[in-house]
Amino acid sequence: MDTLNSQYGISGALQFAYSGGNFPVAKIQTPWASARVALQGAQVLAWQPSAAAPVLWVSKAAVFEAGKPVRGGVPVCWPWFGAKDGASAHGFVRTRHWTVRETRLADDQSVLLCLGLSDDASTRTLWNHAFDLELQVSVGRTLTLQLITRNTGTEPFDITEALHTYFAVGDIGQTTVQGLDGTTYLDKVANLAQAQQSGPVSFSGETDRVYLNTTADCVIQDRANKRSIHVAKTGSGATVVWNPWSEREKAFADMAAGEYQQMLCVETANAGAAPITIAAGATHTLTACVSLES
Ligand code: TA6
Repeated sequence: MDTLNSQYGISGALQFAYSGGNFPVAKIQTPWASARVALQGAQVLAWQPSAAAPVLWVSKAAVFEAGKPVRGGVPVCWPWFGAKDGASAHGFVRTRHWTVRETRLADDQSVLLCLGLSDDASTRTLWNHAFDLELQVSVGRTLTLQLITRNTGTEPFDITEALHTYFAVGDIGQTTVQGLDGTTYLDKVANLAQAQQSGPVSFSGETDRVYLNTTADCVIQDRANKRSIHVAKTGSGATVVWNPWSEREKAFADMAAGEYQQMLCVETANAGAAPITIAAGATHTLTACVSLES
């Protein structure tokens, strides 16, 4: 930790510390917002604009242990999104330790933290490809995440992926998501049946949908908190919307009873039937930019 701080700490703006015992995090403070980012999984755990309530949700029952996924914030799902036979859901990078590559204070006082991960013998047993993965986290008036995949091998590979963002909302029943009107989705609650969104997405039961062929920004209208959260994106052809609701929530040991009411995932993704193919030597960048609308 001392080495990390002397090499990458930024006085008054970024420092590394252990959270809850042995869970290393970067703590970021800017004039615009504060944030916390775990080195495990390059998982953003908090982003809170000054004078606003936290924008990201983390479960009260979340577990902060090496090798276990954390329920909340922005898990990075890669190189596959969702379930995969004989393998852990949502890929393997969310439970790995990422290394710090760069930190920087920008002219506008926003802070950049760049974390990286590349293949090794253990990742090759799970997914036999050479890769370099980088998450650039920019904390300022917006929270901007850029997930950069580089194929460092000699053959093309396919990925699906998501910035699986958990947002804090005041009351899911009074929350809607705009931006997906007319978009076809796969409904995971109905055996992946296809349906078409009509109007804003609203919530009255378990919702688990992959919206296909959409590059649109989304706006979460959080009426109970009297605010709107804007999610802009690039390099993403799908948006996932998830709330487990009361019954399904019980299946998650790392969610406390009733918490489904205060959370909503709107995920910037490449998922569904269309993976991203990355040629040898090429890169692909997935970007999500979160802001509060005034
Ligand atoms: O993004 C929605 C989803 O894929 C759901 O199907 C749901 O199970 C969720 O992610 C959480 O997955 P996790 O592996 O983190 O428990």
